Amino acid sequence: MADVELLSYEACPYAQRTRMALIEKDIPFTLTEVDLYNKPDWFKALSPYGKVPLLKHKGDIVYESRIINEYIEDAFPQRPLMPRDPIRRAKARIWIDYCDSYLMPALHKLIADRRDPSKQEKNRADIAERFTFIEHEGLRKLSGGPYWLGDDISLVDLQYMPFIERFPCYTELWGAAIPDDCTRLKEWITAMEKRDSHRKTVSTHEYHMVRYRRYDQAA
Ligand SMILES: N[C@@H](CCC(=O)N[C@@H](CS)C(=O)NCC(=O)O)C(=O)O
Repeated sequence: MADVELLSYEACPYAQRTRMALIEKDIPFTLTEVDLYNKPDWFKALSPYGKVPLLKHKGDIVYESRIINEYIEDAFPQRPLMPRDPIRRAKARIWIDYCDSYLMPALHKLIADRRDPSKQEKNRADIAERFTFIEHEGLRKLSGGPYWLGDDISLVDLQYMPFIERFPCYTELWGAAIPDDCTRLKEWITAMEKRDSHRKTVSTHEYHMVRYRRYDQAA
């Protein structure tokens, strides 16, 4: 048994981030699926937030996908997923934060307001504005690609990819779109789709649609 165990849920985009990091760094791990709709008592006792992902390593636990990925990077130096230069590290952290602090709240709002069409035009425009910001302030200024920071894949790429994988559901159900001029972003998606870490963790659009339709139809 590997000395790293990841508690996960197959549809969870946050857990996918951590699975991608472990695969990118070639770290053997045991994957334990947790039924989040019927949480086992041992999981409730173990997980302070009652959420996945949760990483067990050397008798300790780490939770929150972003912190887990930082821990993986710190504890396993092989195949680095962060730049060495302090200013590049700071920029990586800015873009890791942008995903959870700015892009995802805009995506969540589209779901939260699904019964209120009067708000959806603004919500769609906000999402487009965030992608445009990523394109011009992030990707185009930071590097020529193919990855977020340049030639090497990093924790920034892993932060976004599970949500970009699910974005076609936001398009199909609620009309959100990545603006046409986000060409570098679209090239980034193509590069990410070729990574082993993506191919080994990706689910089909139909699989995601089953879950997003449930959100759409929930009261
Ligand atoms: N901020 C957390 C979010 C994790 C999260 O929301 N996980 C969901 C599954 S996708 C979960 O465990 N939900 C169970 C619950 O909230 O009871 C992270 O980045 O790890």
